[in-house]
Amino acid sequence: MGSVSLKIGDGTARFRRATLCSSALHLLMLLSVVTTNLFALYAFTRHPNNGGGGGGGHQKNLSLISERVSQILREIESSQKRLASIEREILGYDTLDPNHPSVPPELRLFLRRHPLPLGRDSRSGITDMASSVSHLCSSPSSLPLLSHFSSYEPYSSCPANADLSLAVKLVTRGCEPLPRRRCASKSPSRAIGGGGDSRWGPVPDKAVDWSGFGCKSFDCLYKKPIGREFDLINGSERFRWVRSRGKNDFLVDEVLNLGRGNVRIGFDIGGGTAGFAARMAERNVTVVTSTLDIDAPFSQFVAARGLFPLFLTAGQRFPFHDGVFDLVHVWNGFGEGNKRKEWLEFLMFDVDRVLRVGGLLWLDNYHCLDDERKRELTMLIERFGYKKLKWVVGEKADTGNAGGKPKVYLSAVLQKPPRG
Ligand SMILES: *[C@@H]1O[C@H](CO)[C@@H](O)[C@H](O)[C@H]1NC(C)=O
Ligand SMILES: *[C@@H]1O[C@H](CO)[C@@H](O)[C@H](O)[C@H]1NC(C)=O
Ligand SMILES: CC(=O)N[C@H]1CO[C@H](CO)[C@@H](O)[C@@H]1O
Repeated sequence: MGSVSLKIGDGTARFRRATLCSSALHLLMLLSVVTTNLFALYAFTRHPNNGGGGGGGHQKNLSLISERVSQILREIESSQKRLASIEREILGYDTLDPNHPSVPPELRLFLRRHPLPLGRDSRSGITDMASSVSHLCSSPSSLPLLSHFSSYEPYSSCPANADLSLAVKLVTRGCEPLPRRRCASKSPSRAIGGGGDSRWGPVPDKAVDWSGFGCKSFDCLYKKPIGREFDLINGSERFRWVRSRGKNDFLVDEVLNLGRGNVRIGFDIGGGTAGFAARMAERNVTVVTSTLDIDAPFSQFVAARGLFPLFLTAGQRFPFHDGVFDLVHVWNGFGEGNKRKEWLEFLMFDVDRVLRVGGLLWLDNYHCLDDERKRELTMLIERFGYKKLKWVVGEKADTGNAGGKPKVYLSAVLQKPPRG
């Protein structure tokens, strides 16, 4: 019973910032569990006083007590269940019920546990393979999409209709990782070979699958705002990181020098068309670029440049081991628009985790929503004890809305300190 009260304590602390409504609910639950506990106390103290009879009477009283105790336990259990469901509601947490009618049989099959053919594996201790999808796959906004995603004829081609954009929609809603499927996906008909020039030469239209996108060619894409990144000849990335446009723009060589020639592998978070990885590749640094195909075929474009695209949102724990990267590069999209500072903290700790000691974190024109956010970010970085090798705060006129406040940008190169 002590554990019940503890659980309440935890819950209250965890949801300190939750809505007024949810705290009221918690109060209610707290009251209900306290009542249950009082009831238990009453039951335990009352009976010995009443029971003064012979052996047979004792027996009877004992069975009565045990019946009451089990009744109390049942009540506690149901309180716990109610509490858990309230917690889930507050978190927006749903559990995927594989037997729900909207879950397609293929998804059910995927999620089923698969026993290992030789029984228990002595090294890992597991007896079966489990496959998972995230809890957010079952949120009301994702479940219909997921059902669509997992409805197909096994062994045939995957549904062509907006298939790729469906995957992006799901992962950006937190349904990540996506389930595997038993259908053949559409691949571009022509993969292009590697080589120096392919990194900056125009990528042929045939190197990517255009299904699900408004444009069906690069010429069309170049004309859109998002397409400037794709234009490797005249576009926005052409001289980025090799020619400075202002004090917030650091050059790759400058940053590599700060790393004293010890930068060999890096991770670019939200790296778009991987211009950064291309520049790094020219300097023999291998960079993995996380990119999402929002409104344009980013991943296959990056691959066509001979670079490594990683299909991953910033909401996901990075699929890398601790302390592996010499460099993490982060630009615009890093937590932008997320009001909760804890979100940034979770992200920052994960960045810190994958960086090796002495590795560099390059914040590149990081757009701080306002001064408050800049202060928060600065404080956070200082708490990590990184050495500031470069630190530039700049303002740029907001070209988007005339007369708007200038935007605050932070560019910094920070070095991860050793920790005990
Ligand atoms: C780049 O600009 C030049 C000159 O304006 C033009 O001839 C060329 O077609 C452009 N290339 C691309 C890929 O847009
Ligand atoms: C990259 O590696 C190649 C082959 O080892 C070497 O010839 C070249 O000089 C290196 N480039 C840089 C910038 O270090
Ligand atoms: C609470 C209760 O049932 N008490 C009983 C315990 O046993 C004695 C003797 O059999 C009864 O007289 C009590 O009523």
